[in-house]
Amino acid sequence: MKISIQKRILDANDQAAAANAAFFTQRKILCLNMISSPGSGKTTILSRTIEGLKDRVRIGVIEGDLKTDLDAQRIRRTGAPAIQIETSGACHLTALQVSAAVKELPTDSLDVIVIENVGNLVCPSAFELGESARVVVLSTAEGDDKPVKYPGTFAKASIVLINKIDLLGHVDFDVAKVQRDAKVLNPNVKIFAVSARTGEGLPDWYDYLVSLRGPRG
Ligand SMILES: Nc1nc2c(ncn2[C@@H]2O[C@H](COP(=O)(O)OP(=O)(O)O)[C@@H](O)[C@H]2O)c(=O)[nH]1
Ligand SMILES: [Mg+2]
Repeated sequence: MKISIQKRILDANDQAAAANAAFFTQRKILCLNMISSPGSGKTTILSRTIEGLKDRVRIGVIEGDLKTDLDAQRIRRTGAPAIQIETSGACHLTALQVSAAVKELPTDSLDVIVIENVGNLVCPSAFELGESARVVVLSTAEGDDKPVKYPGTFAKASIVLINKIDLLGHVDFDVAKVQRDAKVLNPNVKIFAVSARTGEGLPDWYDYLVSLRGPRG
């Protein structure tokens, strides 16, 4: 019984995700689903990315949190539009929540929509949102065992951002091991080692994001 209810929830979500994907394709919008533990630096990376790409790509953001619109406020301070979804306890966003939020965004004037999912490495993985690609952020303070401990999440990531490399030397974190383990789970994964604090490594990430978007149409 429990399994069949879960399956129906996932089926309904997949239908809404397919509709979102069709909308993004039709509008030529690149949609990224950003997943990580709380505090890995998603909002900081996003704020810097918006500022770093402001002359090249127009980015809108959908924020998912259990409570508060603090992250949407942080994004709006960059000048980018941001819609906050409060999940009231749910540990992931759903495709229906995303389609409602997308309607609030000025999609005619956007090239990229980034969805910052609820912070955890488990639940968001099971719910497609209609994204073009998934980005998993792993910060050096979390330990280098996360790809092997959360293989489902990393296997579905097209991009891994290793954040807080400014802390290497203060924490036990082997960047090469994470690169190896992530590639075992997805041989095609693109990995960038960055610091959203110092800016190190971010230009390569920016260029890759622009290449995913393709020329402005
Ligand atoms: N040292 C360091 N701290 C960072 C970096 N990126 C983010 N932080 C800090 O990590 C904390 C969590 O960042 P936040 O962007 O809110 O993470 P989120 O929960 O994944 O959105 C904040 O105190 C940030 O200032 C980084 O590259 N290096
Ligand atoms: Mg955040």
